[in-house]
Amino acid sequence: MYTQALDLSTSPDVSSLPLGALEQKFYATIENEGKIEPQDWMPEDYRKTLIRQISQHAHSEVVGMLPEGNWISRAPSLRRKVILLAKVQDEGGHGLYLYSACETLGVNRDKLIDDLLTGKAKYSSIFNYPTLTWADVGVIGWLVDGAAIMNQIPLCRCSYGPYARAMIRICKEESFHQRQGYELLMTMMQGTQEQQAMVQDAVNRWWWKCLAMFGPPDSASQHTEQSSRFGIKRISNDELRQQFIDATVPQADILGVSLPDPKLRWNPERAHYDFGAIDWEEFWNTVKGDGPCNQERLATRQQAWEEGKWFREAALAYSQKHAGHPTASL
Ligand code: BYC
Repeated sequence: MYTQALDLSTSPDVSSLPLGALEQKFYATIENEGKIEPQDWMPEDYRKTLIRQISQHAHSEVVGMLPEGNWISRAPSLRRKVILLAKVQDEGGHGLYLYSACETLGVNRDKLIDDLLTGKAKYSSIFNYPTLTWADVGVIGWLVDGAAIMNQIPLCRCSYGPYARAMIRICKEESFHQRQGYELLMTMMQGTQEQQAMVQDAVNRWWWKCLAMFGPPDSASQHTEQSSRFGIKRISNDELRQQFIDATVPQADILGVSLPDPKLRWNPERAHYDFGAIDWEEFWNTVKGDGPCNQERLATRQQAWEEGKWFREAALAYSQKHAGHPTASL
């Protein structure tokens, strides 16, 4: 899915073309909604931007397993436990697709993981908050996955082939994740008053963090202009945030919860919901490492990496042992 373009010589050899012609071809491909493949010429900034974004995305999936993983052993029924296990496993899979897509840009996976474990690389702000009750599992599905889908659907049309193809599969799975969260919350909202209060409390704690997930306002987004020119970013942070709010308010009404924003109201002139101010200072503090769970999340990943060392070594020894074996190339 990600690397097949490396195996096929579908593109003519353009290495002898002057830089201007290479650049023209690159932008013409993007203009014509074609795909840039790993063996195609690409500007260095394009490669760097993709490595930054795809690796951050992969790290977010892997770190994103932790807040919900916290509830697997405490799921209230076998059915809920099986669903949650499958969801968390899907997220691990998304991380692996994305690391593979990133490797097609010539970067080593060990380096990417090292950047995460040493705190050099970013991952989504949203995973630095704690999951205090079972309702948080439902709210993560409904709102966090809902926000993620809103951001990720346009990435299926991103100009880099391996990333776009990975996103198609990821989005299909994310949409199940979102629905399982909504269904979980629906069930709780039909339950006792305590359950309903638990859902409302979780919505109150996660709502603003989900709005910040889309990234800084367009006026402060340093990468939007270039990423749009490269055909990586199709819709801006603010536009996606607005689309998410517009889609979510009616869902909250059906669920019977209120969203914690007194300024949230339909504006018929804009044909969108108006909403209150996001706390960007809190967002940046969290992104920079001072959120409530940053240290815990990194420590957990570091421990998992250490504990998996024996397995990586065994897999490597096995592949080396069989490298010269006659069946190795079958
Ligand atoms: N958190 O110029 P901007 C999931 C950074 S996982 C942290 O707007 P860009 C799931 C940004 O990186 C889904 N940092 O950047 C998994 C940049 O800093 P650097 C995760 C953020 O790239 C498990 C700086 O702020 N989704 O769904 O044009 C369970 C300036 O921003 C955040 C993706 O990764 C943030 N929220 O736009 C459940 C999607 N926002 O890199 C669910 C792929 C911004 O210069 N990524 N920053 O140091 C993207 O679409 C874009 O990278 C963003 C940001 C929209 C996130």
